[in-house]
Amino acid sequence: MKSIIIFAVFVLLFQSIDSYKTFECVQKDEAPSVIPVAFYAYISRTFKALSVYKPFIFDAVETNLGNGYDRRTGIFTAPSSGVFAFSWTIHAAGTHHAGSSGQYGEMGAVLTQNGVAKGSVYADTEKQYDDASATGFVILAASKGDKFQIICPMAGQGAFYSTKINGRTSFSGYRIA
Ligand SMILES: [Ca+2]
Repeated sequence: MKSIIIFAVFVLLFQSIDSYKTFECVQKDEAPSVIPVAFYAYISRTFKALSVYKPFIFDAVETNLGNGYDRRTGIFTAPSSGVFAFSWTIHAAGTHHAGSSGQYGEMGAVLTQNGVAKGSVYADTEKQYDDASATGFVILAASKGDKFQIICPMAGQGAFYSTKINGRTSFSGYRIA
């Protein structure tokens, strides 16, 4: 009787060790193998509309997981291949700022991938104190090293807001798969 009980204790002990090992293996197998990639940056001040083909330089960086975004150039370089979501927003001002005169805010903002246009928004206001904003959102497949940048496709007019009250002109993105 005593040997049966000792045997049963051994069986239970080995079973629980086996279960633990199995659980540990599953945990390791399902751990994510890629580093998170996510960025968010905005222009730090209200600015005069850009001229044709000029890039937006989003100089204030809040988030840059994976270090894909460069605040000096405004370019996001995919640190790894995958599927990415991007959003960008501009705010046309119905008042003059940063030395602007004449027409009020009007400008396009095109998202490019390796220099090819993939998304486009446009904001235009004609009246004083009447602002206009636009937001773009795209989902794109990318290879490691692909470059994404927001470009002004035309000669803009007036000024664009980037403040905590009137709206931030911003660019953000993250890998979804
Ligand atoms: Ca206009």
